[in-house]
Amino acid sequence: MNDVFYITTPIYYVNSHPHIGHAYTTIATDVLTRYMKLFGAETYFLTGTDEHGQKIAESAANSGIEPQEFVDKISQEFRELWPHLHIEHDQFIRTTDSKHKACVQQILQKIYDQGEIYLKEYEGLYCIGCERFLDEAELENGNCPDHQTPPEFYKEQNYFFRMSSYQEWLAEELKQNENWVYPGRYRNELIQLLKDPLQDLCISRPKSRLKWGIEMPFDNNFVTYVWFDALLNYASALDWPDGEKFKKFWPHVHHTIGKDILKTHGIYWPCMLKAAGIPVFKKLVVHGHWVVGGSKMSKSLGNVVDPLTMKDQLGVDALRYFLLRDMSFGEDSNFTEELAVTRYNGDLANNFGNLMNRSISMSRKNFQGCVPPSGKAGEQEKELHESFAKGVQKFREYIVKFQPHRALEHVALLSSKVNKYIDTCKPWTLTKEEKDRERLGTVLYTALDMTRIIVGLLDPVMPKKMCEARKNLGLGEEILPFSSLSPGLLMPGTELPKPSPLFPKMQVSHADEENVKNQKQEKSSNNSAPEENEWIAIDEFQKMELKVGRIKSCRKVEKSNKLLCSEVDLGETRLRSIVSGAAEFYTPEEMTGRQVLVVTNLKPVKLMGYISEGMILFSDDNGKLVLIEAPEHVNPGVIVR
Ligand code: ME8
Repeated sequence: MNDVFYITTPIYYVNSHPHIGHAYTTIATDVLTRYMKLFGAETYFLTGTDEHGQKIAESAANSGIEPQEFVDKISQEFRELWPHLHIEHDQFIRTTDSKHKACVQQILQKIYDQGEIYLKEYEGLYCIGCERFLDEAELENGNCPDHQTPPEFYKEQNYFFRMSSYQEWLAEELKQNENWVYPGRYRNELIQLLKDPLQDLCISRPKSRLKWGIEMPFDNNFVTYVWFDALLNYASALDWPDGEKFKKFWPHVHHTIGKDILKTHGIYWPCMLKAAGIPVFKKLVVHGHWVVGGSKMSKSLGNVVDPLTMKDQLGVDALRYFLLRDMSFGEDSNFTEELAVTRYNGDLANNFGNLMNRSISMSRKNFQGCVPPSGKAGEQEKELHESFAKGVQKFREYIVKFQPHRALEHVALLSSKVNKYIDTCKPWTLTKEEKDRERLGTVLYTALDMTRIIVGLLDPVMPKKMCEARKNLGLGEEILPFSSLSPGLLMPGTELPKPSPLFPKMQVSHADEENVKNQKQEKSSNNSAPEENEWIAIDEFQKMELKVGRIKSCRKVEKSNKLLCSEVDLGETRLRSIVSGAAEFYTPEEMTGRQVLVVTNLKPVKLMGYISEGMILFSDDNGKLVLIEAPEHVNPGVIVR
């Protein structure tokens, strides 16, 4: 790996508001940059907005305001969004910045002076959505395949860049350099595209048709074409040709892009760089698209996902985690709130959150609120240490290969291993006798120490949550250096403050209740005995506290067709409030007065604004819920064994 690392996002068009796709690219770039920093590189992270061109001029006209006012407004939306998503870029560039405009003109003049830009009469089919002329062969039923709209026919004089003369060079570069484009499938796509003759690129628009652009330095009747303007942002941001940043970070460039702009970045951009005498970027990192409900996101389908709404539902860091964990880098991926909540509950609440809570709670309780001393490591500890030592290296390899989904999958696996280790060692059985104390210390120390390593690995994905996690482990706020992510470096005796719950379990929203119910029905219709690896040990069952309860009153949960909220007498000094999904099967009146079975040691959760402090048990009779009742004469609060 280079020790200097320049990483960019596309600069986004300001004709529409930021959506989850823009958020994904920018979060992925932020995460990769943070990892490179963690691995010791000096990094520079650029993002920004693309503000010229026909579609932006049209959007401004439709809003009834001047283009400059319009682009100022939407560019600001992007700029203000990023900190809300914990994105820490080094620079935000706008193509309307005067420094950028001057750089574009300088490069155009240079290529023009070399005789590689010429004027000719041209006719062709122009897609405003793509802001480029399309070849006939690219059309699907006469429409642009990406925008599903017919292109417009234009016949006009324009300036052209002799891109065709770079065809052989580019084909050879792609052939020689296997790692230039990741994943390799996109490299193959580019190689395929170059099998057809490369056309010269039309790089201007007559001012009679479009004024909103950068003027051609050698002919003020024309403005430059959006892509020639936009792509150069990557160099102008670093003050090409002799700025300090340019000298330091070019050509250690990694461009992160979506697959929609592969052709412009994989073909136009290297040819432009070659013509301008600028060394070509190091790597093009291409990801797939988020689709929503199986369809491409579009305003007309009304399925555009707003990243801020998702952030409010899931929390920023959990949203970042979900996006990186669930999209196999390079492939398309489906986005639903249900998938996000399921991932959250599975990986963060039940797996990692649970590991953290129980190792800290047990240590605090048994070792005066501190990290216990570790006794001699046995076979189980040695095995775990080895998994972690290898796991951290594997994790790094995945990140360096731009496979964050695999890296995070690997961390989830490591976290499960530690949970399993705790389940096997059963530290709760070692708390009674003095002879077990050393072993208890070893198990809890190992669990805490492995948790610390996981926190270090997850920091770039969830920076705020992992900062809280470090505080929970008594480690302070500083990021853990990568070199410290090996077993045995947690200090015994470190004070463990009362932990803040990092990832409380989350409920699937109202809209998703139906799906969850369907999934549950599928599960309940499975009549076979559990597989061997699904058995649980008696002590796991004994962790659950079951009691008889009497429902004193019950009411419907507002705005829900499925939920009831009961006040339940469990023989305690106060009644408990418990929410159940039984409104389709029982009225509040039918529930009131029943003697039921209640799980009483579930962590309280909030469901549609109501606190639920336990679970009333029902049998699931082909999807119909039937209360499991206790005999009348048993008193509320009696334990069920
Ligand atoms: O193309 N899933 O800007 P743009 C994932 N200005 N990522 C998505 C996505 C989706 N459904 N939709 C968009 C432009 N993206 C030009 C770029 S660069 C010199 C000029 C992301 O606003 C993805 O990164 O249309 C895609 O490449 C980019 O947004 C396109 O943003």
